[in-house]
Amino acid sequence: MKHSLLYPVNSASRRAVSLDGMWKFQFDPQSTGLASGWTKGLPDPVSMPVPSSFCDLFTDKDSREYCGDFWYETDFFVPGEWQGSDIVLRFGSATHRARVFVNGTEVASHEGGFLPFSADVTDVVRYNTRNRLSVLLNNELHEYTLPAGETAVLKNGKKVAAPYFDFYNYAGLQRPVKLLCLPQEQIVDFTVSHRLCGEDAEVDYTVETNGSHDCTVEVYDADGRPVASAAGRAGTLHIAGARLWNVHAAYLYTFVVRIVDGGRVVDEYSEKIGIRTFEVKDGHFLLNGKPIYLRGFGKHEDADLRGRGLDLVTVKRDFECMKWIGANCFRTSHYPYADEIYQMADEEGFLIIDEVPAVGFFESLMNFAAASQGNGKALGYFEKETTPTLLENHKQALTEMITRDKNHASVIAWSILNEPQCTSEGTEAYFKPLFDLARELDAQKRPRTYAIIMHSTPETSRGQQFADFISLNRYYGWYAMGGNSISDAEEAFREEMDGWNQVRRGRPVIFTEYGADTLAGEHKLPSVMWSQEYQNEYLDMNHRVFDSYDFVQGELVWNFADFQTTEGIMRVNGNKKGIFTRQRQPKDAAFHFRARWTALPDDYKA
Ligand code: CKU
Repeated sequence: MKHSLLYPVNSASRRAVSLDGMWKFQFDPQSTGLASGWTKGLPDPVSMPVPSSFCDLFTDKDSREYCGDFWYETDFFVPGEWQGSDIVLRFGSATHRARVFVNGTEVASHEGGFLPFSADVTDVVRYNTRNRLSVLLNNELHEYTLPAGETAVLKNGKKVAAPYFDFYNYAGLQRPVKLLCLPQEQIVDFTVSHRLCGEDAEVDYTVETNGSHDCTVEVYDADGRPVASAAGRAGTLHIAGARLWNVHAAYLYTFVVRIVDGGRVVDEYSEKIGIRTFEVKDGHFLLNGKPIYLRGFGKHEDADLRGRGLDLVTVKRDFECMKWIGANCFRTSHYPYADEIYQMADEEGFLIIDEVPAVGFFESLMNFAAASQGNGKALGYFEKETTPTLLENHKQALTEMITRDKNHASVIAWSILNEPQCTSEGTEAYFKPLFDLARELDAQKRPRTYAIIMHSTPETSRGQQFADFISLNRYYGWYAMGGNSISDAEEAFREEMDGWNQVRRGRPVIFTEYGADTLAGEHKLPSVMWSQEYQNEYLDMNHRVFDSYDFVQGELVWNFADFQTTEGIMRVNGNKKGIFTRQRQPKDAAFHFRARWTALPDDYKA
């Protein structure tokens, strides 16, 4: 049976119990744990909070940098009254891959560290008593995994992650884990898409279940009043005088799906949905038919101590900072984020470009830097022996992301790759099935894009023709022609933009990255690179260029906040391109953006 990616809820027919808390944890550097019976209990565990990355909680470097197999263990109680139902474990994610055991029996495995999966444990749990849950994780990187990298072995035998990407390889159970009790006949999925008809809206829906009984759907407004209902697994709901979901003015309806057997409710699931349309038309983005200029950030799930662990305090602060600064959009660079972040974006009225963890498809020692200068170690990435495996992993992650996120009003576009090596021969054969798959899976037919690296130019990029809008990552004035050469950078930048205008075929162009590393306390008059003054000069130059091309329809600066990376000569304890510090306090540039973004009308360049 297809595993459901629906968010866990409590309802008349469903129970969801959090398993978050302090678990047991142990490294397994020789990968002998399974054979040694560790599913019967870890021999020498330490305590470990869930959700969190494990890395930054340790005080010794070997533990922080640990790469290989590692185990989490807890136990959970299954109430006797749940007998006769399906018992399911749901992991928000397990980075980067996991095998799950209950009472010693393997119940699930999953590849990929940024999307949910579940395990049906009905046949292995014991009722009215505690059950042991053991999870064997692994955080190694390979050229065929998402994200991509290598696993090096030091002379002392220790493995270390060598990412082909510029963020720390955080790992662990980084998102909530839940125990679910579901009816045997259950709702597996539902899909909505919207049409506006004057003052009214039509919502096309489908429902997928694992049984044969009838379904009903009901829609309630924000005050709990019923506004539409229908029967059947597919149909159209007519919502008179619909209140639309909009930027910074989200209106959410409650969508309730039921499986019914005569008068009996077999299963009930509900979720909040926003009614809105989004499309690319005549060089513009149209939200509910009106032009919208995108402004905001590339982000990371990244914070002190927690690493990539879901932390609602940080999530809340991030949205407050984004509202304060006048942003309306962010990209989930470089992986799908926790469910809870999309729910908040739905509620706060933020637009999301949802990105699959296809990052690092550009092989080189210092990937992001070498790649931006066009001198990466190898040129082609899609002509390798491992490419078919990479493509399979990529299709799986894309399918899971779209299945999970397709009903969110906040999600307006799919980002199918970040900065791949896209100038070599294998590019088209690799890209096409992925772009086709995204179109096929998404009932809303959201636009598809991918972030194009600096040295893939209008003349050399062999992937750009697949994108419904063009997303550029550009660092004129930072990685190229920085500091005293910034005037040359501006000229070169304009030249490239003229080139994109030739090949864009009416499509809008946005910047999914531009930015300059800046140390929060550093000031210098006149400016030098890394000073706050230079970050502002750099931004002035970039914005001058953006403002002079009407086809530029969005600007997502890199990055919302400073974030952790692998250590090295290019990074000072992490990437410092944040507009906010890692503690979410403003750098000078934050005021620069606040002045600009709060002044730009929503339909700037309409
Ligand atoms: C960012 C060549 C540009 C790569 N881009 C990717 C992103 O993950 C990095 O953090 C650049 C940077 O700051 O270098």
